[in-house]
Amino acid sequence: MAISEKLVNAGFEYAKEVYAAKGVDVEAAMAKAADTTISLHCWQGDDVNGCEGDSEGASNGIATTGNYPGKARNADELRADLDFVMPMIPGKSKLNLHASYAELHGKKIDRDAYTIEQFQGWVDWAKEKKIGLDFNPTYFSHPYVEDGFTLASRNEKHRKFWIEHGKRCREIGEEFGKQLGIPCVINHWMPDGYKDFQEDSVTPRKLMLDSLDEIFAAKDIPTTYVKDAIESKLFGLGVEAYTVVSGEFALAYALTRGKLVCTDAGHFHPTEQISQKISAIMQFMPEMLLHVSRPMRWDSDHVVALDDELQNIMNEIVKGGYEKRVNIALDFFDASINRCAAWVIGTRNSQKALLKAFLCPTDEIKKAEAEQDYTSRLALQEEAKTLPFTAVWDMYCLRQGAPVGDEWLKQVKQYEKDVQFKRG
Ligand code: RNT
Ligand code: ZN
Repeated sequence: MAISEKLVNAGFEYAKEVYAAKGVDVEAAMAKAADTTISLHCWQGDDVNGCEGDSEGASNGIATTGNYPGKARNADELRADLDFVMPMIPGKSKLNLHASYAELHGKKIDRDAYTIEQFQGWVDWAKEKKIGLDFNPTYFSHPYVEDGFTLASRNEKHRKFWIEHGKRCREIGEEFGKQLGIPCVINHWMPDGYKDFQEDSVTPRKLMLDSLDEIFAAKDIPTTYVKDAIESKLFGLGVEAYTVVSGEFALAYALTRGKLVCTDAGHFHPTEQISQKISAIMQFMPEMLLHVSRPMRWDSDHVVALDDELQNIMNEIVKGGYEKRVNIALDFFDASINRCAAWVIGTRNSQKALLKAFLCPTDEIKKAEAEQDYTSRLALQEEAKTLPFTAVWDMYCLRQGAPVGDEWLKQVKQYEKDVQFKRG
């Protein structure tokens, strides 16, 4: 049974008082959550397939598992799915596009020659929705990813091709920023690396460094339009031994070049958590980018669940006061369940964790910590976990026009029957 507005109101009144007793203003928390952007990745909708036409699916380090029916087959279907999904998610969104979502309209254009023309459909759509666009060069799923190398390839022709692709993507991102009035975060992730132990770890890193420098030197773009980021990775599928853009490489590159570092939740050693890295990185850099994902035993990109690490990530952002400096983006893809549901589940979870972080009575806990009263710290941290967060979340959804509780699931079931299952 649907939760009535009356019930939501009653719960909210109770929660408001409980939080007020802890010194937390629920209205202020909701306003802050509503003002924090989470970038929704387009690639959950079609298994990172892209719209270039001849794609045989994601490859070169990216793999999606599952074959749930109803995948979006082109940009129009993907936008239709996003139109359907976005109203079910409260809070502020952006859309994160990959270059492989270019609309070629039958023309033969390769990635080194893309212009805004191939993305104008997306820009017009974003304009209508009044949201920003983020962007990613696609250094994978292409025949020129020779033996797993792109910007660090020893094949000059291929390396040049990828450098040109990087340059084009920044020009396109600049247009996104200009046309939409919201800066475009451009994330560079390169799959480059070896399956087995390298003999020479130096040459690929030198090539990578030169290639990145060449891409960024081509054009000075103000950060009001473009913010460039570099994503690190410990290992990938088929790249188990050596990754060119490792954690150290990405961090040092970003720091010395005035770029953002992108930390993905699945790109570190399994016992390392990105929540623990945020405040360390933020001591040295004005901004960073997060890829919020859920690794299961490896970089599996499961749909983000409301688990401890997600909460820790949002807590670290909020408690550090970094919500305008940490760019939050999602990066998961599951083809074994309804893809729209996957979007809704993962994004609503991220919004929940964000709101819950803003509702945490952190001042009181920080005070106990500063006084070395670790008994109180643990007691208060644990009590904070069961404050009536859900009542505020329900009200937040109601006010934002998003479904309360699991009401959205019915809509997804109807949509798959009416739209998704009719796709060939
Ligand atoms: C891959 C990286 C990268 C991609 C997306 C599609 O391991 O996480 O961010 O998932 O660009
Ligand atoms: Zn990522």
